[in-house]
Amino acid sequence: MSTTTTPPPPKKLNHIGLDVVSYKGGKTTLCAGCGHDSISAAIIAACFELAIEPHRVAKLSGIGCSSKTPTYFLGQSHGFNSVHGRMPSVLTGANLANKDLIYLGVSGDGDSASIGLGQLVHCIRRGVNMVYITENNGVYGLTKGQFSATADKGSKSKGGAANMDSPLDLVSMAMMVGATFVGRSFSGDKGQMVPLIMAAMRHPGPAFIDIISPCVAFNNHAGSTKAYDFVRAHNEAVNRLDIMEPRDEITVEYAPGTTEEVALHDGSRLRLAKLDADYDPGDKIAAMAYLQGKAAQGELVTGLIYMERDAGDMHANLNTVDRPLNVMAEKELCPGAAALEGFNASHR
Ligand SMILES: Cc1ncc(C[n+]2csc(CCOP(=O)(O)OP(=O)(O)O)c2C)c(N)n1
Ligand code: SF4
Ligand SMILES: [Mg+2]
Repeated sequence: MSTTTTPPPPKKLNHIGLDVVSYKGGKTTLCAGCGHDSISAAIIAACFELAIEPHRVAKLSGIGCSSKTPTYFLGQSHGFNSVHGRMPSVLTGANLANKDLIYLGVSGDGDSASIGLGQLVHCIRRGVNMVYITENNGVYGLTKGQFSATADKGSKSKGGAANMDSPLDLVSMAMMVGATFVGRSFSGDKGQMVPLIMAAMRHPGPAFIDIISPCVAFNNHAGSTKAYDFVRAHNEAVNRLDIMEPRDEITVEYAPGTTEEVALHDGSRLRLAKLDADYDPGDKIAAMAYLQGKAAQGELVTGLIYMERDAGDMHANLNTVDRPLNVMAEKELCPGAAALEGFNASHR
């Protein structure tokens, strides 16, 4: 008697020959249903689709459930888990030493909007080339549900107490302090998150993405504005987007008359399918007014909200040398006492 077994389907490989497993990390220890796990899955999918070599990514975080997540994706990438709220300065330093890596900062609303607010603001205004994601649940999940600085006024805690402080809108703030790519999404919307993260990774400047990510343990009840039900009911997407790499293998079709194509610096092209005829992500002042108007109506704008086409970064601003510092020998890094003396003399 002969038995036949169906061979397993071939693994899907990206154009550098890696399967999606190469972009995964350790097993999650977060609560089942936590929005942060969905964001990890979107990061994995984005890096797989972009065919990024895992060793070219440096993932950095602070402290919190959100800041634990880099353990659960990109297990072959560089990683640094910093002190609470201090990740932006560690990321800035790493970027200064080696500008050839892709810097991915992953943080929480407590880590970024409460204790780390000053760090985040200065990192953005310095133009550090990075993708900075806040996994925003409006609470300190790890320390059991205290309100964070992004909790909306009147929003209720699990115990029923109302938050009386005004919230910080990280998207408006990021635009105001100089982020050149600003987006917002929702952890339950993988179709929107993946292209947004891909485009942010291709953007040559400070890219900031705020992702509303419900905390099922402490902030997913009636009265919370970061709950699954609330966000689903109040979400307004300004655009549908997809990113097209300049390679033959990837083709995308769009309905005529509904797309806008944006050329990115590395030659890839970002396509936006506009839902609102008046919405232009290249107009910062209009984007800010649009955000404020929608917020006043209780609506949450998601999508690519603002992008500067000719963005530069900190290295261009500082006119740093072309080669990363970490490949230079001591002789190049330390030109000697005479050179230092000459430099000091030029400032007297
Ligand atoms: C200097 C310092 N202060 C306070 C804490 C306690 N602490 C740990 S995580 C956290 C808040 C985390 O909130 P968030 O960044 O929103 O992450 P989430 O757990 O909600 O994902 C706090 C206050 C700490 N670890 N270090
Ligand atoms: S406490 Fe909240 S943020 Fe932390 S893992 Fe659980 S659901 Fe996620
Ligand atoms: Mg939080």
